[in-house]
Amino acid sequence: MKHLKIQRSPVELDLKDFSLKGEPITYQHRILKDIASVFLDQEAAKSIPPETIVYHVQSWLPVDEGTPGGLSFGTSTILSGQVGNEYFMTKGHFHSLSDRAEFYWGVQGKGMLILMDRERNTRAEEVYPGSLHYIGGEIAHRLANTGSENLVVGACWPSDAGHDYEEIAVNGFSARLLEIDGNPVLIDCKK
Ligand code: PAN
Ligand code: ZN
Repeated sequence: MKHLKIQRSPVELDLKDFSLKGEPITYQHRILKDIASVFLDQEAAKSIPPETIVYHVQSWLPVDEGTPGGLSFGTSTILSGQVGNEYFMTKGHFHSLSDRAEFYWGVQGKGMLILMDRERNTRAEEVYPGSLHYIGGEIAHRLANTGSENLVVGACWPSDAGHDYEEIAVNGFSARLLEIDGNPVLIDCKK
């Protein structure tokens, strides 16, 4: 560290859409063909262009993933859309170091944060600009866009948390968020 130096942080945030600018920033996008298996209605998934972007994530990892004691920051943008009557959503995951917690907060748009514990009980919290969400350890989390514009969500998580996608890929969540009579409803599918 340079003693007495005054400088800007290497990364800044646009407070309107939470896009990140600066270095180092990573960008990841998920298109329908890569995540089609998370949706219930596979016939409906086939009727949507496979290159359709479902969500993208910008992240600032100030320290390498896996570093104990560090933090990572990200902005997730889930596009508006549905596969059948299921909203566009993220893959969802437990953390690999599964006791690691995370904060999410709503920036733009409207959606749901779907949360499932290890006993496979699932509930959801409404996401809207200003909503703040504490995701405890051992809780799988997934975002769904229930509105007609982009859902933008900020996140901060421990840099050693890691992402365990396998458990959700194999067993899924125990409830699905479907649009029924124009409203989002959690439908039980506990095995
Ligand atoms: C978020 C998520 C992001 C994308 O940054 O990684 O919303 O969702 P999936 O990782 O489930 O595809 C986070 O929860 N980080 O820990
Ligand atoms: Zn997470």
